[in-house]
Amino acid sequence: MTGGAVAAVDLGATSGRVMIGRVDAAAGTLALEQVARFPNGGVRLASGLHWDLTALHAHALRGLADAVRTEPDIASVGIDSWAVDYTLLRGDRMLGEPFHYRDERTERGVEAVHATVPFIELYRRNGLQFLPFNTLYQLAAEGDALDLADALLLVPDALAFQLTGARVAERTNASTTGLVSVADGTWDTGLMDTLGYDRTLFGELVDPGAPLGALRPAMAREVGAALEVVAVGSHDTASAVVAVPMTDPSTAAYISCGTWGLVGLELEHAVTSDAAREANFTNEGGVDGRVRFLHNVMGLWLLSESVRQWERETGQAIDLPTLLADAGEVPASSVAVFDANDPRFMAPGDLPARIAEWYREHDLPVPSTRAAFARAIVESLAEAFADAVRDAARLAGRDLETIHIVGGGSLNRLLCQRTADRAGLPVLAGPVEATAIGNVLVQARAQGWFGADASLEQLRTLVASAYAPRRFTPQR
Ligand code: LFR
Repeated sequence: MTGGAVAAVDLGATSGRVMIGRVDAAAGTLALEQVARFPNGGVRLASGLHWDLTALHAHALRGLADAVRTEPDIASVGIDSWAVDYTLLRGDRMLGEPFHYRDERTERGVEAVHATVPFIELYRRNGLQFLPFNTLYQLAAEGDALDLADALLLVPDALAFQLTGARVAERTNASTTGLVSVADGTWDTGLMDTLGYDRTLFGELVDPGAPLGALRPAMAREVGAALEVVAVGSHDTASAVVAVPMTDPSTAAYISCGTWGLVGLELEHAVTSDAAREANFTNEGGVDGRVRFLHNVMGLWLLSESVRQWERETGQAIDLPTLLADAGEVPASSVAVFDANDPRFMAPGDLPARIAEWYREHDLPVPSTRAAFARAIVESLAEAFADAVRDAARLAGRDLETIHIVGGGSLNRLLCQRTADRAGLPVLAGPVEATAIGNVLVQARAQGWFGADASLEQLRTLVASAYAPRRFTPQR
């Protein structure tokens, strides 16, 4: 058999969805059908900002039931989400909803971890850029919950556990915890011991493509079929990179642009030089043991959180396409670029006020209209993207010819064009649903539809023909 249908549960920071992916490798066809979409976001509880994992689980179950009704022959299910966040378990019980990576508690954890293991040493061991919410910092802020727990599962693994009972740690996402060795991709038990994290909390590492088991009988009854769950690149960015239609990864950079802009290269080997550490580049685990050498840029969060604030202030909905069209009319030369990566922009709340504060501190004019604000955000993101592409090329010793932009940001034409202009390289935009496509393709390969040992390049050839990218040529 060279084809069939699978289901992808794809959870983003602002929404989740269940998609059916239909693949025929021999015929060269690939199509996605969205069967469910549901909102996601932080929930404030007495203990801080959390995710509502229980609600996500309920939505996933309902979405899978819709998928089975639409397509009774679904061969498997794959789950992906954002990285680093986790739930603690005692037996089968969840010890509370996972903390959100934008919760402020992580600051305490950073100090505690660095007092024991300095960042230079951490980078040597795990190859990760400094992000204050990396799992190993969050764990240092947990307190006694850690003593009660007997297992820790990252968000997609936690959902797979609810569905099947499997307690595993998918390797691409595990690489974002800071507790996996960059040298060999296994748990760094020495580091766990040093930081006082019980090594038995962490599940067996599995690779994308590994079978995780069938739905528990009670779940199968709700869904209407005993679907098989298969591990995919469960870190959403790992799945997105699978679906970047690069013909030659040695001359292409990618930007997976959604809430975050993940900007970097796919490498065969990690780069953990002093220069890479100083530029804050990460070496996350990719599918097939490849390295996602990239930097986190703040991403469309800057725009969506600003829009949320304006909507809160006025009580009126803002139409994003209209705002972006107006932003396109504002001359680029009339707005100053701000540092999109300034950590003050990380927390939820009044972002326009914080951007204005940044301008005032730097003696630069504050944009005077919402359209000008939106233009400044787009210009500042494009500049940060271009900088990160240049850094990645320099640090990895690559000559780049193209930049691929995938994810929601690939629909933002102004952002794609300005990134091309500022980087001086053509941008190839799309597919918008890269994460779900990567999820689907890793399952399709595990089903054997591509033949044994199909490479990522073979999967990407199919992406490029099913979703021809839109080209943006640099204008200056
Ligand atoms: C993107 C992403 C990034 C990760 C951030 C937090 O959705 O997964 O790769 O750094 O979210 O988990």
